Amino acid sequence: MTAPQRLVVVSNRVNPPAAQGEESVGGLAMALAAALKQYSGVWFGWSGQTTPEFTGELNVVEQRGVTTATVDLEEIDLDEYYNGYANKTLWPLFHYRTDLAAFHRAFGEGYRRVNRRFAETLRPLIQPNDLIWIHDYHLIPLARELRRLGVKNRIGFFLHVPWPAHQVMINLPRHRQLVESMFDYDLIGFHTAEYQQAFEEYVLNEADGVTLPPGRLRAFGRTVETGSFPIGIDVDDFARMMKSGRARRMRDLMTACTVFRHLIVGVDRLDYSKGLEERFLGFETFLQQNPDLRREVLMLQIAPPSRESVEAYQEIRGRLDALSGRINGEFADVDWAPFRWVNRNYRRDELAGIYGAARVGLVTPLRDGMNLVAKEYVAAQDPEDPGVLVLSRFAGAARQMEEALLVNPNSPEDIADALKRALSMEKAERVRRWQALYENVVREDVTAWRDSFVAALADEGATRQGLAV
Ligand code: ADQ
Repeated sequence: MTAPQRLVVVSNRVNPPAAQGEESVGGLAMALAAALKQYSGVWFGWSGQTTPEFTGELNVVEQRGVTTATVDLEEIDLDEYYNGYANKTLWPLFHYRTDLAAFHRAFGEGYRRVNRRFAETLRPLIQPNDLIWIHDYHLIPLARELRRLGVKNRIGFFLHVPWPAHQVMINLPRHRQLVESMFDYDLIGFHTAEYQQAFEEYVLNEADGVTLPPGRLRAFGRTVETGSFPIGIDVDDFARMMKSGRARRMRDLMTACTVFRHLIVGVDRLDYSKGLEERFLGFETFLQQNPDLRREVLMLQIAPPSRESVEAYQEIRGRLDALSGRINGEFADVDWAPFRWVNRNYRRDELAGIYGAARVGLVTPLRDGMNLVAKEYVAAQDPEDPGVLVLSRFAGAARQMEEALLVNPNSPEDIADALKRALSMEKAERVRRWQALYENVVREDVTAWRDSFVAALADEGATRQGLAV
């Protein structure tokens, strides 16, 4: 498909497309790199660097067919906007962890300031016909700031994390203001219909909004279109990677490490939303309940640290270190240990090889907008002898992947039962389930996601009353 207009993509961090298989972490970065390969335009965001004072100076680079434009932030922006409002307020709240959410006015002020700064820096790059596509919870009020600067272009927003239930959302001080700012978009996209409905419920209950079918909402004197656009992986790139020497070597290595054993694999950023403690307990319960199967499994959990300057992330690391030690202490033998806990990044081609060697993909977040690891695991399986995906029902991916073994990630017993079932599943059932999953992974890949969102955003007829003038 050729793009009719330029696309201006905005996200907090900007990661230009990596060379094949190179290290990269974060589903959003991966998906956007794939999306931008096809469109002309520019990808704007924070450089990841700080300076003593904000200068607004742009660093424009052309790399592998994608133009990126980045700006440094001030140290205080990092504390209040990124570590503060984004990662200590919105992230825990949107993942239903109100117990971990910090509500400080300074965070909210930093968030508004950075969104204003982004808008002012981005403004000169915008041409009249550009489509503007803003990503994720860091930048919810960016359209409002751009409209204040006179931008009339069509602007879309995609939320990569869940939109929480109404009763959770209202824990946020000034929630109404945040939602009102979303009515400066033309289109708001969510991963699933469930998040879209939760947003709608908020608007109807808190803002006296009305629905204008199909998929449009009116409140605050404006109309916005909403839709669900499930994100997927870059299937073609993944298939190429699976054939690479590194992927094969890693697959062979892992197969050699698990002779006479089945590999169970988990791959996540080290984040409390990913349900790692409950998953470890689930594996421990499985070992306790199945003495006859103990020596037949190895669980490998890969989880590189993320957001280490946020306390909640330091604490969870300590608890997981202790739990993994306890499991091995309890069950290991002189010649064998059941659990491997690894805290580093791997190249994507190496990860693909690891997934390929695993009989079970254990993906059990407590909440997750979508979860791309589940899709990568499916894409890496041997069609003749595929492994089994065990998936949390609270991942957005569960809506599309019903042929996985769906579990309640809060229940170690549920996880233990699913592991047992996965390990004893006959080949015919594994193949049948995998085929249905794989069809979905191929059909709803990153290209389908990008094209459906951009088509809806470009569709002038769909909405119009929404623009703030
Ligand atoms: P994330 O929370 O980062 O993304 P996810 O969708 O699982 O979660 O993506 C993680 C990505 O990082 C995967 O592509 C995975 O391969 C990669 N990765 C993980 N561990 C790695 C390691 N050790 N080494 C190298 N790569 C690693 C957010 C939301 C999700 C949503 C995505 C996309 O939280 O719910 O699916 O955005 O919208």
